[in-house]
Amino acid sequence: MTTNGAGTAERDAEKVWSALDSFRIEVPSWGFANTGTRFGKFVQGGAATSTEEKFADASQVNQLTGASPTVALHVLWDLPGGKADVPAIQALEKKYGVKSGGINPNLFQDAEYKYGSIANPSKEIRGLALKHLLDSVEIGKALGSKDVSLWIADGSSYPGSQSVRRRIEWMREVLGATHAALGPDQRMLVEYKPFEPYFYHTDIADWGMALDLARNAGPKAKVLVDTGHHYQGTNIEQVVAWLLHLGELGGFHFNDRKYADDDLTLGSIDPYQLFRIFHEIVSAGAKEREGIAFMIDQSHNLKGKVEAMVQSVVTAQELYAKASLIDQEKLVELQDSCRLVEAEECFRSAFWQDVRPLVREWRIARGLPADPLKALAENGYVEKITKERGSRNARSVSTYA
Ligand code: PSV
Ligand code: MN
Repeated sequence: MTTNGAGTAERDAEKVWSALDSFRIEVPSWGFANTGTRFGKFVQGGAATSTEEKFADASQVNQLTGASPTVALHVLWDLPGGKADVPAIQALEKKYGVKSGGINPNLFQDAEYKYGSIANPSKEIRGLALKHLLDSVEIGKALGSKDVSLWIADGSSYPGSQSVRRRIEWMREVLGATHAALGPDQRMLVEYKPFEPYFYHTDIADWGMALDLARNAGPKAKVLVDTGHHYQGTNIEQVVAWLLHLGELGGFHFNDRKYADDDLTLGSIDPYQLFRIFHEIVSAGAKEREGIAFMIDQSHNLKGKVEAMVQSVVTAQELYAKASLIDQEKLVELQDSCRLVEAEECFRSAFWQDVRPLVREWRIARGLPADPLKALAENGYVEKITKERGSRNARSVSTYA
């Protein structure tokens, strides 16, 4: 940190360093595996082909950024048969120095779930879904992961083809039973999404529905905001402000998008939006912020997977650092006296400030590479994994796993 006298520069450095010291963002195991679009899969030579390789990639991102010590696991993609081989996962955690993060049950890919999982009209299929959720809770307990993160893909594609109302009751029952199984340190996060894979109604379409289901399930259930899961024009930071106010914000899946749930790298389309979201978090204060899980949920089809993840974490660090620079006291004063342009400029000037030199200083002081993307380009990791995994990927056919 520069020490040439107290003043704005000194205060900015302190704010940025303290923000970065506390900033953690989880990476998704599936972001390192082969993915595609609805129309095809684009295989990458260096994509992870096993849970071990996903841990290795997550570890590489953490070593370069110092901000991602946990990796989210997707049950069916990472834990064969939907069961955790706990010693094996613990061995990977030790070997690669990253821990298991959020446990993501998978209630959307098996044929049984064609007409839904926890909202399926069939009691038997709802029972299967509940069993999978309970297995996921047990996996979380065994691995010491705090969050079981639920995305319920259920919905219908044609008006009249399903009863929206009866499905609410069915979901309540299953989510309540899942909550009852949570351990004392566990939480369950309820994610919402307005469309896809169904195109008429989604059973948990927005934050209001997620909030109601979470509250009904119990106090350890909170709402998860995936930034890609809103209609165009939704004021996401306002949703965040409300959930913070209600004490119901459990966490985020960060990504960016231009059109729908595009899963683009964080901040690539609208960095100002993420800055505004971070402002809500930073301005809420330490207590309200506590426990909010920051996670990335992206799928990189075109960019190299490890590069894209490093780019996302670095962008998150920079935008969080920018949000920490807002002069909160001054902003409140300007807001309260309705000095609109000055208030907006106070807010915006933090966004426009180039924090990269300060972030760079922080990285060096913490023993991290000054420029993580450059370090990745130079350290040979991508070439190594491309060579090692190339032949396995050439044979790869399945999506995600
Ligand atoms: C669904 O679009 C989602 O956002 C959920 O979080 C899934 O778990 C994830 O993406 C991976 O497909
Ligand atoms: Mn998500």
